[in-house]
Amino acid sequence: MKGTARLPNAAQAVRRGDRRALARLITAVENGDRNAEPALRALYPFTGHAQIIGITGPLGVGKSSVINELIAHLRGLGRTVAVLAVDPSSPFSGGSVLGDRIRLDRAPEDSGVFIRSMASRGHAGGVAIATRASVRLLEAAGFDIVLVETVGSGQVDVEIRDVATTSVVVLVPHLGDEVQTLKAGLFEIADVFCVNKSDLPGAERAEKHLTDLAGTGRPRNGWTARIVATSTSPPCGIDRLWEAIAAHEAFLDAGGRRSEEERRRLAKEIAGRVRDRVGERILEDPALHGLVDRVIARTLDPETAARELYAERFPPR
Ligand SMILES: Nc1nc2c(ncn2[C@@H]2O[C@H](COP(=O)(O)OP(=O)(O)OP(=O)(O)O)[C@@H](O)[C@H]2O)c(=O)[nH]1
Ligand SMILES: [Mg+2]
Repeated sequence: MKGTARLPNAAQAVRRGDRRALARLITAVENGDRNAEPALRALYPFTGHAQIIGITGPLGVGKSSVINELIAHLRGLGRTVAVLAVDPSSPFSGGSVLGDRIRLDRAPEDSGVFIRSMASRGHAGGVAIATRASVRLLEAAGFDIVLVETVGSGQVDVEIRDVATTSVVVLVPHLGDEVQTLKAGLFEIADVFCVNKSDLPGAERAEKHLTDLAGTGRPRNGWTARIVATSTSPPCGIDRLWEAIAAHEAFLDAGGRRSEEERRRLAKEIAGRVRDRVGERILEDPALHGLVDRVIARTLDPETAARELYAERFPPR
């Protein structure tokens, strides 16, 4: 394996396919443990080759169940799959319980599957950082496909489009009202809509409704969202769901869009990391507190205070 001899031990272990080392590094990342940094840095050159599929949607629509079926489908195609379930620390989901539930269906000896859930301890910004880092670890471990489950209703500050190469939004037939309120936002993030629980009444109408909406909306960067109906009990439509995802991945490869999208994601990530650091420095800035006094006294408004401090610290060149 190229160049592994000079890697830190933990990174070497991940490249060798050592699952315990991989799990330990993800735990370190989840806990914000800076000891993981050398391994992350060393493994970064081995990332960038996996298909990263975001599976998002409201609570309980069947995201984990769909992922469970996708794993079986993808293993049948001979692809290796890692799943990262980013759970909100909400009492509904029970954190790793769902991850465990998925795992129950798997042959534990199948080395082509790795499932991990990540609790959103700490602050929301930390989840986005930990999610990106964990996805990179899974990529460096050599998985062909990384499925990332997030709850898509604002509980977790993970913008799935900033992590995934293809974003799937899972909905259910009875989410009519929710679709109405979410629809602008949903079309911003969805490359593929999965109308799950299509065994329930109303699925056809929901599918048609979304198809109409997708048809009237402007295609984002030349791609019009696809809509696929699925159910997981019994499994139905999973092959078509994967076909729609694969079609989007193929679309990215045609005409250089994959690298454009990667550039957009990485620029946003780096800018965000810089912003975090600048924000920390500003919080410690003595000039800030003088301004806060004036804002409290209502002799200055927050926006003007921000402009003043910004102009002082970042004078125009
Ligand atoms: N009728 C029906 N029920 C389903 C289907 N898929 C999942 N369910 C049920 O829906 C419930 C929620 O499924 P999950 O897969 O845990 O949903 P989820 O979106 O991952 O849930 P959270 O992670 O808590 O947001 C479970 O009781 C499933 O058995 C389906 O296709 N049809
Ligand atoms: Mg789930």
